[in-house]
Amino acid sequence: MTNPKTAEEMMNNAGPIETNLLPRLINVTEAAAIAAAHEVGLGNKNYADHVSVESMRRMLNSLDMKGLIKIGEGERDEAPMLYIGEEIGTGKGNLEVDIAVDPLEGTNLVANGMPGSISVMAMSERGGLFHGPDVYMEKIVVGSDVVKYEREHPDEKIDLDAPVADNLNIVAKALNRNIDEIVVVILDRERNYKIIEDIRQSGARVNLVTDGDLIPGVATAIRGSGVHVVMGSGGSGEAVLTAAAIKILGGKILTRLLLPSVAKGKSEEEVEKEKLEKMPRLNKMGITEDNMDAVLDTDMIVPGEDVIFAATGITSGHFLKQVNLFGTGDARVHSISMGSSGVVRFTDSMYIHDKEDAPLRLY
Ligand code: VTB
Repeated sequence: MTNPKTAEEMMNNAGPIETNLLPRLINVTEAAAIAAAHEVGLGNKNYADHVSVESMRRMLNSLDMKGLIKIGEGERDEAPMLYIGEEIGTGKGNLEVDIAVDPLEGTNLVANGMPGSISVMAMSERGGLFHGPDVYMEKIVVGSDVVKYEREHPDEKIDLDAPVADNLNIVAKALNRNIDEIVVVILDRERNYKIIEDIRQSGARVNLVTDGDLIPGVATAIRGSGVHVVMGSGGSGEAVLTAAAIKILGGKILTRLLLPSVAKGKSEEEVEKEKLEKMPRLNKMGITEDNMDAVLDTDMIVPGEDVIFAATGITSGHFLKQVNLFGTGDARVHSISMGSSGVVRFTDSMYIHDKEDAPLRLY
């Protein structure tokens, strides 16, 4: 173990993005989460998404920075706000940041009043976040105990190409648990069925989620969350956001790009069409058809050194609580935020307009 650091040292070592923008980042996800919370259970996922996007965009535009959306709501022609390439912020000051946003991660969950939806974002210095097109990524996410175990046992490493049981046995040993005490979160999708079966064969437990495997990925690096591994393929934007938090928390993510057309077993013609459309941006990231199958690790997905991450629960999830709405527009929200210095905050915030109508309360 290295010499223990004081809290002052940790905070003084924080980069300019963490020092200046992290305190505000949490307000951004909180505002978007509260906006979405008003739509929970009302069955309109597009409108829920719309109000949270608008809210997040307004908040981001009030921050003193030269921000560039790298992971957002979609390509410019399909998303009017927070589209990839949109410049955001007041433009004041000298902070140039790349931004990944998901104002409402889990639109179906909000529309149907189901657990696991969040508002989430990450920032880094320019070039610090993987900026690929919207494809799937196969992934395996584990916490820092596994990273430590790998360092102490160089022959036993998590490997995206290894049999599922081999990886889960390493995790079990790293966590000093029996395999049947290991919980793996995975998206309930046909493309993941084989992995789901393999997890069950190994003896580990499966926690299926219909949407929202981002926060479970972060949860692998938080003891007591009840999540030990996340596997299976999901969106690339979600994987990058997961990686931002996992890098800060000392965990590990291994990923591989997977074209949706391939994942869905489409015809060769359709696969070629998707490649034509998506290769240009991948080429810019140094990814070609030849190395497209390579495994990308945490630092490749998030090379940034001054990375910040914030997420706020909308409906309750693996460790974030739901937004509570009360009074006339008052709200209580639960978030996690963190930066490369290693300082992590769990915050329980009250937004109260009328103190007489809704006095502050403990619970
Ligand atoms: C994943 C998952 C998300 O959508 O990106 C998934 O990480 C995409 O997969 O939480 P499908 O195209 O199969 O839906 C979410 O579930 C929701 O955005």
